[in-house]
Amino acid sequence: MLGWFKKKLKIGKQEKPAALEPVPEEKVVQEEHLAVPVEEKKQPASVSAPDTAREVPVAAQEKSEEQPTNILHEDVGVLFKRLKTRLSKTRSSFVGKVDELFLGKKVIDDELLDDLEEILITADLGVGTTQDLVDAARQKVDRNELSDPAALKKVLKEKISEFIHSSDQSAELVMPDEGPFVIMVVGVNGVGKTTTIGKMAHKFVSSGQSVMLVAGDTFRAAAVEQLKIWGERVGIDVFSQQSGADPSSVVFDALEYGKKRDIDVIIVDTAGRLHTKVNLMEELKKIKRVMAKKISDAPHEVMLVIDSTTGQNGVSQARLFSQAVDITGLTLTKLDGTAKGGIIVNICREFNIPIRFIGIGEQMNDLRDFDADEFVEALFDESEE
Ligand SMILES: Nc1nc2c(ncn2[C@@H]2O[C@H](COP(=O)(O)OP(=O)(O)O)[C@@H](O)[C@H]2O)c(=O)[nH]1
Ligand SMILES: [Mg+2]
Repeated sequence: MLGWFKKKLKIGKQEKPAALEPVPEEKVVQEEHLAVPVEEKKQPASVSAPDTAREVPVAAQEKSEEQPTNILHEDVGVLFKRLKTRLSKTRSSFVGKVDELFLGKKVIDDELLDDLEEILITADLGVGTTQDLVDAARQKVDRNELSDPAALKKVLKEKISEFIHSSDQSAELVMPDEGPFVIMVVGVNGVGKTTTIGKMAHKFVSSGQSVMLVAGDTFRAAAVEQLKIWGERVGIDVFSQQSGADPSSVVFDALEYGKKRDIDVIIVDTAGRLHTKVNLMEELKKIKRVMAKKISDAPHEVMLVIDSTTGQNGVSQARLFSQAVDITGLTLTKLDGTAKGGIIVNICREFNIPIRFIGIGEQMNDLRDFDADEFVEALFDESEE
């Protein structure tokens, strides 16, 4: 879990008092986090997790020893199955259609390749990606390297995996030795920023980090409230000021507060009104600049959240936000609700930005570390559900 960054060594931090001091006025602390669903905890350490990640606090070690070890393997299967189920809309509209197309066909001809092209476009793999895939197939056919549709499906899977891997750079980030790890979350309204922040916070808390959320979307009172609900659910502080406050100054104060209290991870929510409005981008740039004034290398991650149901619009959002604030990581949400999961392939091919997480539902546990191989397997897997 959370294999995309290297964890801070926790040695010596165990002496620290467990409870955070309450945030003045906006106190949101609950004990519910003690009851985090065990499922997340049982997940095996990510393959890419560095050695330092094994330096878990004593309390966490004791907790994990209480759990039977054979559950680990069982859970990998269960989690994969869940991912597969949640991706079923994309699987049936994309790989399912490819299967239908190939059914009973013995040769690969132009008509078949044209039909394949249409399926790939419909699944939102994008024009460029589709063209590359179909061209690669056509070349192989011309060179007599590809004779039957079953082999073509294999080529398709390999190529897709290649595109996704091209931007797969896990564990690139290292949590700072000193001071909080600051994540700034951006994206247009409704893509799932706040929900992703809540789910991400839950992951960090489950791995033993202290986390604070910052309500940087000060334009709507409802946005602050929604973040507070997530804070309560996860059992962590939410730093906020009155609605309408200048987001940069809220963030500045929040970083000061988090630094003083030695918080491990600070996640900042931001507003997401239409990305075409220049002033939103200016606002985000300002928030980013202000962060660096308080903590010199912050934000350590600028995460763009993209709603995968929006199709090609997501690609243009990635372009616009990248130009404004240098996106360092992506999360694609709502993959459970769309047949257009091919957007992932498109985004990986178009941008060299790693996908950190995928959202596959609305609950706390529905955020998965993105794993290119696992994703492609889940998409192409033919075994019974
Ligand atoms: N099905 C599904 N719904 C999601 C997912 N992520 C977020 N949502 C829903 O999308 C809606 C908007 O999310 P929100 O976090 O408020 O978006 P924000 O405006 O970007 O902060 C909410 O109803 C969420 O429950 C996901 O991965 N799957
Ligand atoms: Mg929000």
